[in-house]
Amino acid sequence: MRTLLIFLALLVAVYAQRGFEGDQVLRITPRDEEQARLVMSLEDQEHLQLDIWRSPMKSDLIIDIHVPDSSLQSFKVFLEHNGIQYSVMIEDLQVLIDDEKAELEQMTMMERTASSFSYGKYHTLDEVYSWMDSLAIEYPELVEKQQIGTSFEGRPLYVLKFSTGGTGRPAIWIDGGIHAREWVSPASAIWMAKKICTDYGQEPFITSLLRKMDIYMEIVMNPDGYVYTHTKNRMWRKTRSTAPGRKCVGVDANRNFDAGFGGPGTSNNPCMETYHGPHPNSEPEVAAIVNFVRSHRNIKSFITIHSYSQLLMFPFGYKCVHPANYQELEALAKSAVSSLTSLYGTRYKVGSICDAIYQASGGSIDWTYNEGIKYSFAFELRDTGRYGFMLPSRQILPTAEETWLAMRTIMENSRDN
Ligand code: 0X9
Ligand code: ZN
Repeated sequence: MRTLLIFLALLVAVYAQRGFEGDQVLRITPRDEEQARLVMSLEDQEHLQLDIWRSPMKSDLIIDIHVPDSSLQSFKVFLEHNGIQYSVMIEDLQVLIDDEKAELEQMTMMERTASSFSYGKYHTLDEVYSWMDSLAIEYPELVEKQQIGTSFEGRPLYVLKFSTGGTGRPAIWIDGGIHAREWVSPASAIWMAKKICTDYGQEPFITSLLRKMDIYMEIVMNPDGYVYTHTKNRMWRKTRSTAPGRKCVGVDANRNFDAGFGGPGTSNNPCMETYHGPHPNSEPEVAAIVNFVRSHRNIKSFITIHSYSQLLMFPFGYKCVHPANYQELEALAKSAVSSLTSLYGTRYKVGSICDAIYQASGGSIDWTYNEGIKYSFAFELRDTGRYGFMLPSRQILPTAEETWLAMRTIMENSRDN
């Protein structure tokens, strides 16, 4: 009997999804840096299981924090005791997750019959990977799927290459899904991939761009994490790597690049969300990009897509020093963002990572910039916190459309320079 119970408990532990019933996301508005530091220091109290969604920035000290039901009472008491203001942004995280899941499972009639793909919905990794095959079949002259590596758990890492021929052409790199829970990032990249295909030969901008340049898109940079957000824990951020003697799973892939590795804005605690990993490029997902960029040698622009906060950033993040072409990058970012805003009025901020948000080391665009890719940018897509990582699927298409306008501005500029 006892062994049976233990067995059942284990079974539940293996198959159950992490639940978020009663969990809330709080928006904290500290009065000063002292209060912000106080709140942020609680992240180290592992038993509280606080999950920071948005860290304080230079421009405002707002902190968004996902608090599990079990620590909610004590956390609110702590805030009130210290006179720290907050509001409840998400009342019950599980409610949003349930809604999203129901939508994901409900296949439209169109999809069932015509094996077509809904661009305005979130998709599982299997769906994304078979969509890639369909796209390559539909546009054989333009799209090719290439494998650039294998994830920690053995999944293929795919890049879509958009090319009209030629060898050694200058190229643009776009990646999404480096952080697993930022679902709108791969969803937007998918829409953009389709947009490139349908616009080619029809629309002058993309047609002329693809006569000179190639575009590479890695839509899901961290497939293991992405699958984990679909099957076990919607709030997973890191990779899924393990190592002997390491207490927790996963590395923050955007702290694992060799630019100020292990410096400010990273953690050497494997249980933290910003764990930098044992050494630079320890994650196969990161090493795949590093090898790709090194062997390609002609990448003009490297663009990585995150969410959320509505920011367009450029180097540096590991140091608070402006890059040599700072003025040019700032002007380009401003013009990209003004184009983005023109569509639906969505407001973005621009700046170097360090100026716009916080010091963060080991990020991809700092490494690519130091490798000579002068147009290295990081997007943080919608929203500014109403839904955060749980952005409803009805916002996928408008997010992708507006981001594409900014993307165009950057691509056009890297083509002409
Ligand atoms: O902290 C991060 O990695 C990014 N914010 S997120 O909420 N999406 O996790 C900011 C990334 C800034 N870019 C680099 N440091 N390269
Ligand atoms: Zn991110």
